[in-house]
Amino acid sequence: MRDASPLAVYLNDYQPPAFVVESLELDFDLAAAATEVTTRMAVRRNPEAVEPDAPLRMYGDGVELVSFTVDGAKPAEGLLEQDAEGLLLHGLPEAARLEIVSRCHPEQNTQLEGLYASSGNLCTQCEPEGFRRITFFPDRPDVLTTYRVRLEADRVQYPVLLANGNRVEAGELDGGRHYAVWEDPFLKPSYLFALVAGDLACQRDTFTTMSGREVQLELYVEAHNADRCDHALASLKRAMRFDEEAFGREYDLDVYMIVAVDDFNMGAMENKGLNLFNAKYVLASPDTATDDDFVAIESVIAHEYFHNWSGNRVTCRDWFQLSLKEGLTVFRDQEFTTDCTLFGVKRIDDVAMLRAFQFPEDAGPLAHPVRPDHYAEINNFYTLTVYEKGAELIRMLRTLIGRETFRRGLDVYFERFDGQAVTTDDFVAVMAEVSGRNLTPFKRWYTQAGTPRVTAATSFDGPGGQARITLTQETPPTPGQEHKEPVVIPMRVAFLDAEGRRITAHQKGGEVQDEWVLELSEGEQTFRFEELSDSPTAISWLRGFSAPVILNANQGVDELAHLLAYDDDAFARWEAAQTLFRRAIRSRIEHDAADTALEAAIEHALAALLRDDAIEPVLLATILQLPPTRELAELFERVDPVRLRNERDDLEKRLYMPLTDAMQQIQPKLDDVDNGAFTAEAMGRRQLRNRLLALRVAARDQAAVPEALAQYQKARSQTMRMGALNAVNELDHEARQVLLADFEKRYRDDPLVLDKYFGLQAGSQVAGGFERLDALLEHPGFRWTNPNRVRAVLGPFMARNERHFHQDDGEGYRRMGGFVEKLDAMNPQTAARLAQPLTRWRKVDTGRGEQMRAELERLAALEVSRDLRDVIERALA
Ligand code: 0A1
Ligand code: ZN
Repeated sequence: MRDASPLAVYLNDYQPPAFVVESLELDFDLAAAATEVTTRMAVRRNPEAVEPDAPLRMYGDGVELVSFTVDGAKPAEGLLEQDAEGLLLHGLPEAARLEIVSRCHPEQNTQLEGLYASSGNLCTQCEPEGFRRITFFPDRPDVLTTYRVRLEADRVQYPVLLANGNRVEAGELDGGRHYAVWEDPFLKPSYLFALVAGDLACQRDTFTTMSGREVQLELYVEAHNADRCDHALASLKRAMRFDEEAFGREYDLDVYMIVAVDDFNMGAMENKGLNLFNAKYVLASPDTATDDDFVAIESVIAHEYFHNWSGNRVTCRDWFQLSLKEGLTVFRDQEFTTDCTLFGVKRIDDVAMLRAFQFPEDAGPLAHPVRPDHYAEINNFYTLTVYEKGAELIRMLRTLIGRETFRRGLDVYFERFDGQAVTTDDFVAVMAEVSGRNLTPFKRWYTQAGTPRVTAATSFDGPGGQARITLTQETPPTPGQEHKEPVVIPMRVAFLDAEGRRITAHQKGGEVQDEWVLELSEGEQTFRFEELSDSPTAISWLRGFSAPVILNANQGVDELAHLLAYDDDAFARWEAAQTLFRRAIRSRIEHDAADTALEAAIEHALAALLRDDAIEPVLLATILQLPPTRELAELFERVDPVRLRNERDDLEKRLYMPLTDAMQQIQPKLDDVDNGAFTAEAMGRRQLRNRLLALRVAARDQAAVPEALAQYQKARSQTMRMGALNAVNELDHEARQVLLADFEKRYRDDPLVLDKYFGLQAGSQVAGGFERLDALLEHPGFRWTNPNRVRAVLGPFMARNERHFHQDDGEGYRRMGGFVEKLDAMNPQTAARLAQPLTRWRKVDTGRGEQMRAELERLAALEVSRDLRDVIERALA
């Protein structure tokens, strides 16, 4: 049976809450089977409410109501109404005290929203609407209050009892029970509430803040993981220091706690003073985690920490404003990681991720603005658009108003709105105020979906003469938004001479400069430069990726090769290579033949790069990599993904085959990389070593396979072990089986490392993909109720295994559809996420597209969750 379409919520319907909550007390009688919650709150009519006698809405989802009193008495007949959304309480006076006793069932909660059990511990996830699965409450982000929380539980099963804020009391009780009372002095919305009850080991450290206060840092993990905590704690301290130095933000409570949880839907959660983390983003040792894992952990730890200001102290008025905290916090964590890494490569990694994931989202059926204006299920809006594109908007604001002004604006923002729930308009208004600029046109970036396409044309008069740049822009239609207005695009450019040096010039009336930020705010604009010091050999466009747009600058192969050889902007240098790779692929697909002259020129440019002693290893490793299929697919209206992948791999092979000797010659310089050092430089050298190995294997260098075997055997770190495995994972060769079998045996009992094995098996295009899939689902380490396990198998299968996922009889789509259906019954949020690759049916060739659509239609006819239904209906619309 099909249920009705999920009802949408509209930004325009926003109304302030009818009541404010003046204080809140929560008493938990904790047990896995049933937990009883006593909720006491003082409410008062909100002077800003639209209707003076509106009822109090308390949301509740799957919570049993045990009793309810208003000022100590049962509400009179008819005043308390229970409906599908929870409770409505009519006839309240100006102020009242409510006491609600309710019950929930953590052990049965496979959805992992609200209070649930994971590895025998109890924990919570409340963002965005999980608090209503714990108790009845006005569960919306603009209802802020102070919390006093009492936890009571079995002393042996749950020796550790944690909640937000400071522990003010604890003690023993009869019957083997104990309790703890926690108070959080800061106002917070319910989505930031958290509790943990469990048997956990605590790793401690301290941090002295810039004003000299000592903060206790506590990291809670299962006892057997106690030796994998050092990196997370060190990362936390670095993040705390960075936020003080770069943003002037100091931590506010006396304790900062992080708890690692095995079963978790997302990466981590910024609950006030008590972050909950997917164990994957906490636990690391050189034997179990790769350099990439170390970097990801550092960045997620920082992200959650930075939320303490951008999200917690200043929060969102409603969920349409999600990017207010997420875009800003991603921007902040990107700045932090940039500070810890070398040579602009972090920026390249971020752009690569934006292109591979956010651009397709923005061009597909799920496209939505950074600040959406309606949603059917808010869980589905924790997207790359809200997070990553949102961060790009913040970065563009900084580029437009300048670093110092931007920093001043942030200070004003945090000070003015401390303790409040605000909007993205409030944020932009502060930036307009401090800069004295009209940023209203900029706000279209928040309300318009789709990636703008920019074209650039130039003309020059020669040295001493003029240059003219004409830029045009257009944003394609997206669902519900046919017509788009121009947006404000900061385009950073420089002219390079024949030696790669920057040429100076000036704009009319402007100073002599060697780099400009052109502001394109109309459909078409021309910018003039005068008195060029030389004739440009190349133009370095969109330096640092100054705006999230798709640029067509029509550059010739020689010009791109020049940029690749010389550009001092790491992004622009990488981009030159990417443009060449994209052009070669496009030619193969569109003309059914390789452009041999182009490919020879690329090979020549790559050869020069490999000879360049000055280039940083990590930058070289990054530049050598071809774009992934996901990103390449965006070049075409519709494309056969299997063919696209084959052409990509074939191009890689052709380009690198003549370069195997050159690659091998670099190797001796990288022989000492497995040295346990975790500096950016050491990690960059390992990355290069692994990239060269993989490229040599892809280029059929016979010597490379035994080297991969040897590297695996000798490896002292997970980075080198995975480097070897990745290199051989697409080879139908005994070496692959031998290494994978060894890896499985070695890490069978280590779930986080085992996920890497699942990913390698599921993501490999080697023949027999469906049999491998079956075997993985039968593996004793696999569990449908653990999101990491499910993602480790289904994710790479859909993302990297084109041959099987897109098998032309539709088997891949039916399998994945079936898995999504199965998962949806347990965990709708994760199911809706994993269904997303199926929504891209209009991008693949018609034969396959129809099979994908058929699978979506099949799911649409079932009784599925609201999360999954929302995704499917938008995909089919
Ligand atoms: N605010 C978290 C992300 C997050 C969102 C939803 C969750 O569960 C439904 C969990 C975490 C962050 O940005 O890190
Ligand atoms: Zn976040």
